[in-house]
Amino acid sequence: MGLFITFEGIEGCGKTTQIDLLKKYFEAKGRDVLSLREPGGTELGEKVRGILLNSSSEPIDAQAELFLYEACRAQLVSRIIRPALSEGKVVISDRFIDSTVAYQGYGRGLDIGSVSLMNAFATGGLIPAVTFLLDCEPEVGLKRAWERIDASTGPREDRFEKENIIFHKKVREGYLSLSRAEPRIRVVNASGEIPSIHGEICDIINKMREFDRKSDIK
Ligand code: Z5A
Repeated sequence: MGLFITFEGIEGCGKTTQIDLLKKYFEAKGRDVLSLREPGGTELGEKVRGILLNSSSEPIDAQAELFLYEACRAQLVSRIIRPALSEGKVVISDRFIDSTVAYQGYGRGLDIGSVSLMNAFATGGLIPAVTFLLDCEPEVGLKRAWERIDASTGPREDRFEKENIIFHKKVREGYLSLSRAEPRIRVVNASGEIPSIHGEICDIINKMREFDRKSDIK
């Protein structure tokens, strides 16, 4: 069986940067690594991603938004994540179930219990072995995210960045509250330097005996 790791946090907290570094870290240890992003990772998921993230689309109802994220996730879990895990791969996902609780639950105000049930239904109960919550002030993350968006030549995926600061603060509080309830969620301060954040993540992985057994990481 492989190893399933997820990264979570507000916009611009540095997930993509840290996932790239962690992927290289595992590969240097001889592991086969698959890195993915949500929404996305399948043909269906990438199409729906365009609907969800491009602000030129018509306004999306909160419940409709929830179903779209869960549809992407169901496709990704059954077609990509479960097969990769059964081949023994390390699967690292940029966002997963906790994003839906934080954004659609705490951010949009949908009932948390219903969101959790939808997550369980879409994933068939798949839970990551560990989740890194990269935590920083929304002002810090949004500044980084806008710089990245402005520098990008691809489609302008800025629907969430345009939400007001109160929304982003609610999402952050949602994540922190989840981390207090779920021991698998490890909070990492994302305001520091990129190499030191990477070092902290590797330390957490290496200290987990479960990982030592599964992945021969020394
Ligand atoms: N969403 C949802 O509502 N419900 C769900 O169930 C799911 C998602 C699954 C996905 O957007 C959106 O969907 C997301 C939530 C919602 N909201 N938004 N937007 P996305 O995947 O396009 O965006 P994102 O997940 O927020 O990623 P991001 O903005 O690309 O941020 P990131 O991956 O966390 O950060 P990064 O790309 O690694 O870094 C951003 C910039 O900061 C970049 O220039 C880096 O070089 C720089 N950086 C990174 N780390 C540092 C440090 N430590 N110091 C200084 N600069 C840094």
